Amino acid sequence: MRLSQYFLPTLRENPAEAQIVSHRLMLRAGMIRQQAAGIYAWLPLGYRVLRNIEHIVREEQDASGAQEVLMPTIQSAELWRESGRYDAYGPEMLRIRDRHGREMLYGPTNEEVITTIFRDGVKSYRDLPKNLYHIQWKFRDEVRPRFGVMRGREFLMKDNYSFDIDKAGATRSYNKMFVAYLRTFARMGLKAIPMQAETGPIGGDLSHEFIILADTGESAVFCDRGLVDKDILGRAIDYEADLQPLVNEWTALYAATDEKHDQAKFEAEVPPDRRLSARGIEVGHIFYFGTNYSAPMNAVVSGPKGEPIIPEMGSYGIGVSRLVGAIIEASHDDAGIIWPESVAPFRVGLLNLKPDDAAVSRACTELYAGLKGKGVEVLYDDRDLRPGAKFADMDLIGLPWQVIIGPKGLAAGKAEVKARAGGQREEIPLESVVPKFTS
Ligand code: 5CA
Repeated sequence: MRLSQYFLPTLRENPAEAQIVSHRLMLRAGMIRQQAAGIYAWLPLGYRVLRNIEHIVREEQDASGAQEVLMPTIQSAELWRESGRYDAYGPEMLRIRDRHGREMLYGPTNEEVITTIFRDGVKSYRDLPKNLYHIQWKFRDEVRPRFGVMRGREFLMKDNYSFDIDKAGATRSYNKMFVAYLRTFARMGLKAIPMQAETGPIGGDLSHEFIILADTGESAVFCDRGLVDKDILGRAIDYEADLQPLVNEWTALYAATDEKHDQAKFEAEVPPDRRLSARGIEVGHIFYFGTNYSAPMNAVVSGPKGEPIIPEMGSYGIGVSRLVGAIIEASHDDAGIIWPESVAPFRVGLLNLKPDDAAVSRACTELYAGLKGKGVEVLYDDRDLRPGAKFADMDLIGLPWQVIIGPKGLAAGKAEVKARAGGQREEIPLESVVPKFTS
């Protein structure tokens, strides 16, 4: 993409309404614009990141055996009366009437909808287990929407729902999601720590929040430092095998949000030099809640002898749009965002320092074509601006690599390559640029 043609409305000044760094940088980098309190439009750069995050979430869900569906955003109030949650959910639910006066709502979550889909489609224990997910916009009329996409009213969530024949099966499903979540966040360059958590309006008695540590996080968290160093991506995962030992490895070390925190237990279990009390951002939340929805909604399957069995359920959420902000909170410096390669909107920024110099522009056009031809995502800054402004914009939007072409280097047949993370620079021959990003 040529930057001269791209819609990238960057801002020089810090927007007054943004209190935390990710919100500031998302506005300044032209990623989002607010439409109403807690409701955002995604501009091209931001939308690319959102889609990259979705892609990782989807790959890891698919690998775990979950199947993708797409449920509507608008739901009928009737369904929520069946589960008994319609009145209990309170003012966070956006309630709507259609032209016939029927009560509808903008879904804050999908337990009810999925339970009816399951109830209609699954009749026998032989069809279990099932795990269905979707990636869909949700609406929660938060009292205090704030911090940009981190606590929005409209936000994108991946949510899935598992159905099993008994508690042992439900635990297997829970463990699969536990491991899939560790992998999902690690692939985004995040250290997400699973912590015991409250279940809130979703209900149930087993639940973990996945928390990344950041000073601007909304929750106070307490954990064993050992958890910060644990690695999942180096491990081979077999989703058909028993994942309990792996889950135990993560849950054996103390980790709790303030709601579940027990100071005496923390001090008894964790040596002083390993005690970490910090703030965190919740990027995912998993729940096992048994028959809380399947029982009242009468989602029953028949067992081996024809007896009725009420499936055991769990639900699992990832804040897809929140992750965009959370990744920035975890990875930025004074100059701007530092995208991990896996979610970066483009991998390479190509900077033409002298567009009115024919030789420089020719070299840039060739590199641009060469990189694109090999499938490297590149944003080519061909604008007629002074170098300082180009450097500032490129650092702000945080692409992992910058390839800088100016008259001096070109005379020596060289390009300068800068890594955004760490800032290391090297001069390499022009002809080595494309191979550097493709081999
Ligand atoms: N039904 C369950 C799991 S599918 C559920 O709704 N869980 S949740 O309430 O914990 O939400 C799942 C994830 O969505 C959270 O971990 C968080 O990352 C994200 N999320 C929740 N509320 C918001 C919000 N107001 N803005 C942005 N992301 C949010």
